[in-house]
Amino acid sequence: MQAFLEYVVKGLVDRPDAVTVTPVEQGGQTLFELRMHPTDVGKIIGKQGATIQAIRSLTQVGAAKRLRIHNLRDYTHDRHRTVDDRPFGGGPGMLLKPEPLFEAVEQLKTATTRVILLGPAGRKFTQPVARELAQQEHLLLICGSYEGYDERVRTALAHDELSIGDYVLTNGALPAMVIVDCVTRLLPGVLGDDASATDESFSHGLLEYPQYTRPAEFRGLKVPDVLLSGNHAGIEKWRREQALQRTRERRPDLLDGQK
Ligand code: 21W
Repeated sequence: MQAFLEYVVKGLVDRPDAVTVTPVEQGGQTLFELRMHPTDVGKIIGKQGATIQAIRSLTQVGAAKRLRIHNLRDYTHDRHRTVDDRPFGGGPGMLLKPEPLFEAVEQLKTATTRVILLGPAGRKFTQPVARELAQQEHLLLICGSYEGYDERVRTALAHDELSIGDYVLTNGALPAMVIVDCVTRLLPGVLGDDASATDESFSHGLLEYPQYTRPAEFRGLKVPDVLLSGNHAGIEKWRREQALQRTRERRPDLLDGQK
């Protein structure tokens, strides 16, 4: 939770170096004291829109204690707190041992928990998957920092295995944060109606059309005339065409995939 708050807040301010997050125990609850550069405080509190909504989403995630981080080593029983071991049959690297993982999941899960393994061999995490996860009461994300999992973790412990994309990371920590960010913004009340609206446009399966703001001409680069015309039907049509063209060029997979 602390790392997550720090990560998101640092992304919002002009002086990320000055951001600190300190847990404060208070009446059995953990509050997080957030410190940042004075000029950033003004900006975050004063600004409507994305920033303030991101903060609201954070405070709600925090207030509801919706996020907890667990250390696998706390579920070991040997003096070295061993969580990994060499693969049978040989080969490079280490595997996460089944015993601590099973013990951790069995202790942490409830009747409604969905257990998700994070790994590059998983099913691709996409917006529809995020929507599906947002419906769940309780998610338990397992992220390994090793070469892999004992196969029995896959077959007998996890409900699902997810990857965030086709590139190799060092471990599952960033994928876990990506999934938490993507799913929590879909939770009711976390981002108002915005999330569902933006989300909606994503599910139409087209990339965004080009957008411009003032000035109408910048360093000789002009905003397309139609956008300045006030012709709303014309603007609609142009945007649809642009979105289609852009999608055809950059992401043809989105077009043959859906509808
Ligand atoms: C990277 C784990 C490569 C395993 C047999 C022997 C979680 C991830 C991860 C990592 C390997 C995600 C091998 C996108 C990611 C993650 C660490 C494979 C090769 N097999 N989404 N040697 N990309 N990555 N080991 O890397 O844990 S979700």
